[in-house]
Amino acid sequence: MLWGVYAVGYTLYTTIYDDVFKIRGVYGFMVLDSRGNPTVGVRVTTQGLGVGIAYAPSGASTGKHEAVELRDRGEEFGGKGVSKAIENVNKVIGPAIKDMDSRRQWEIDHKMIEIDGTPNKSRLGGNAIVATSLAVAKAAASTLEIPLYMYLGGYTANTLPVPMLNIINGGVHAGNKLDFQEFMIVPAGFNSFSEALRASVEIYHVLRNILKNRYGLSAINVGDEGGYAPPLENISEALDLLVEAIREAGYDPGSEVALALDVASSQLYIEERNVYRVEEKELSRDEMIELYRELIDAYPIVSIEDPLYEEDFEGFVELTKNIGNKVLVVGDDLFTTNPERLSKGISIGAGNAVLVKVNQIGTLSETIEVVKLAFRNNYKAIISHRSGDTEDPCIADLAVGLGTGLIKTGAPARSERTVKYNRLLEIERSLEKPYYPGFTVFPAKPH
Ligand code: 2PG
Ligand code: MG
Repeated sequence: MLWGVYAVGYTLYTTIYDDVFKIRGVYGFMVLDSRGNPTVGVRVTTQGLGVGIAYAPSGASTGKHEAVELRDRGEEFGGKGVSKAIENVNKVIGPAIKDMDSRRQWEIDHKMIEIDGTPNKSRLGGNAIVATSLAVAKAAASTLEIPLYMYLGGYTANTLPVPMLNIINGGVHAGNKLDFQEFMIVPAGFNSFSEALRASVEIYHVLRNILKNRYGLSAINVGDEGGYAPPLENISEALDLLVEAIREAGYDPGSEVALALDVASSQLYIEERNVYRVEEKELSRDEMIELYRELIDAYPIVSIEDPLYEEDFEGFVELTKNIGNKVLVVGDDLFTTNPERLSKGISIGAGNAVLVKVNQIGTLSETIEVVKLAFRNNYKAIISHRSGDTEDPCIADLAVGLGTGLIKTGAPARSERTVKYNRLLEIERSLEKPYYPGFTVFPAKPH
């Protein structure tokens, strides 16, 4: 009874007094990311005592078309300081969005875009803008006293994402010789997120033992995303190890736990000769496509990200025609969470999924636009972390709120990764009827 009176009173209070949503303060400050580099933190408060704090993540294998991080390039932090970006939050963005309604996300984001005035957010800094944009949404949710996922997806949002866990790191995220960047396990054959996560954790630890026994202690050092970075050179060796670990942990590779790759092939591409350098060989686009066909035949793979370099829209079309009925062909560097680049891809059939990173485009509203665009055109959207991330869990809320059914956020280790998994566990626990989509988010169940 008392609770009812309170709820009705509070609803009246928030609807009558729109002022509670007005932005009262915007404060930018420096924090560190998981690689120990400075990044931007922003705290937004509302008149209704809502508080939202967000941190900007930071990539290593960044796409050419991403929003630009503003770095000081001075003496401090080896040039990686962010004091200019923070000053932009405090002196430019803050005064401009003060008193705006924190629920008017699109208006606020576009105000920042307008002030910035560049196509890649390089004046104010993508890092300044993204942290502010996310902090605004959190402040609005906090004013309403509801969690972020509910603010974004409504009271009925209940889809937990299938996680794609990068447990062997290569490419620019590790100091080994593996050419592909990410070797992921995908626990899609379970009935709930928590069961799927448990299986993944068990597999992660079995893999640790296998690596330690076979390659020695240094093989269990972890890379940027918490996956092991063993001294492997061979792609199939890494995939064999994943299959072995899945089996040894007592799960079925394929029907319970599938595999996924992020090739990050822009890093392997040699423009002068239009080839990719893979395992000491130079492969043409056609040979790369052949390689993927072979890998899909040999392993229970459900998703391949950035299989071709970031400008090769035609190659993506060709590849999607070839394997798009079996696996997700995911554009990360190709689309850079950019509505225009995604529209271009959709119009010609390049890929069938988009990797979604808020800091790649720079604002929450543009990110939401990309997810909606993808859904309207039968593309999947995978919410993703960055290799340099922070203890900000908000992408977990984004995945549930936007109902993407997919998330990529590293190994189940290192707190900047586990904070996202822990947040998903918390959301799952709090939901009346959580839904775990399993293999329905992929084109096909692997053999
Ligand atoms: C990727 C990401 C995240 P980075 O390529 O998908 O895994 O890496 O943040 O370095 O771009
Ligand atoms: Mg990628």
